[in-house]
Amino acid sequence: MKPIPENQQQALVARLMNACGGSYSPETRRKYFISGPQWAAAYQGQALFHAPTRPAIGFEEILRKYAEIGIGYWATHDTDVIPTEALGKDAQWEIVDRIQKALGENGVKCSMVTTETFHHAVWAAGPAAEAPGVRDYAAFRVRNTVDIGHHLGAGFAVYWPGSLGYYVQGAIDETDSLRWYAEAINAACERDIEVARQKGRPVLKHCLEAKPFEPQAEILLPTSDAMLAFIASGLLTHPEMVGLNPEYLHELMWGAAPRAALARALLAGKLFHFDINDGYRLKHDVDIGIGLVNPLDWLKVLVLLRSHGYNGPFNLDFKPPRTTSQFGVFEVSFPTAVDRFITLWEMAGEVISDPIIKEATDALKAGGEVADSAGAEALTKANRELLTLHELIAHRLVQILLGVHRGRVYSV
Ligand code: 3MF
Ligand code: MG
Ligand code: MG
Repeated sequence: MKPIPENQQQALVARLMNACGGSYSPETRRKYFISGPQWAAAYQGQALFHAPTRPAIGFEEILRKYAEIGIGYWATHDTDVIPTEALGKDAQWEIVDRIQKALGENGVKCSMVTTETFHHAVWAAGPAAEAPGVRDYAAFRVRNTVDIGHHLGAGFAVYWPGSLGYYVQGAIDETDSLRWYAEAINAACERDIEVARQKGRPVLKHCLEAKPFEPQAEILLPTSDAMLAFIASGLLTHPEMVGLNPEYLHELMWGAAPRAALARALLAGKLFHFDINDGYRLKHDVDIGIGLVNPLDWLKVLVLLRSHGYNGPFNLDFKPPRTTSQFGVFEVSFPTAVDRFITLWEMAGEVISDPIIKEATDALKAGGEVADSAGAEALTKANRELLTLHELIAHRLVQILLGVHRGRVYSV
């Protein structure tokens, strides 16, 4: 192939995207509770040690693009859209009104708001720092985010605490930091109750998001399970308002099985919100688009969530790769992430109604025929052949992922 002139490259990408097929209409995409974060679309491709590769882009354009794609919900950090110095001031409300107008014009809803408690230098020692002034400021910030959330009609508030100021072990007392962190969550919940009452709206669902490591050193609440223990610790004044926003990759990063982590959250009734993306075990937070690394695991995750009637948001917390252009972000990155999610979700429905998986599962649950009070040997023998079904089910899941169950075969 000859080198492709710059002015023909977008057309090439668009033509090949079209040739890929398998995309859904914006109307279909809007039927799913999929949210697009402001920060994901605005991510300029900068990484530790690496310069940005894309120009800046504001919320007006992002909302227009999300609407065109069919992403019906939007989420934002306070400082993604409001300069830190304007927070809580009149200038903030002017921006919030502009956001409201842009949401209305594009038919996009604000589903979630979140407070940035990690990027600004004020958080150098975390939002639960020793200095009372920093903690008061954190309380102001989360309360202010609650106000913005109610104003924009959000149903969820998320808290990713960043690193909680934990560079050096022994320099802080972890129990102090956790108490102080709880105070900020309590301030948000108390403000929420007040505003919800004034506005006649339901209170927000407050969701804690864990990440095991990065960008700094040790993390006080590294996993969703740690967050569950924190919610149940007695430190929160309104534990019933607080649940989880697990992120698929954050669980994978510490070596967990995301599906098992989600199962524990479901059992606790705390799976409120879910950040969807992909990546690699025991590495940094690469935030690759859903299904590009672990599509089979994703299928299994969605089977679990569909089986248990999860109906919260699926938040596209991924980062379009540094190699993707601004054009590519909205022509390739977001639509394909949404479409892979929809395909996997619908496939999960196929798994649930698949007669082979169903019969195999029923047989496993029925167990082998055995006399009452049989001992270990007899029980082992009675179930021996049935247990092969575990592998058969795993094979069937792969077949469904690959479309083999619909008769796709390879002749050799
Ligand atoms: C970091 C994250 C965060 C959180 C966000 C939500 C920037 O790895 O995943 O995204 O999701 O702060 O509150
Ligand atoms: Mg996240
Ligand atoms: Mg992340």
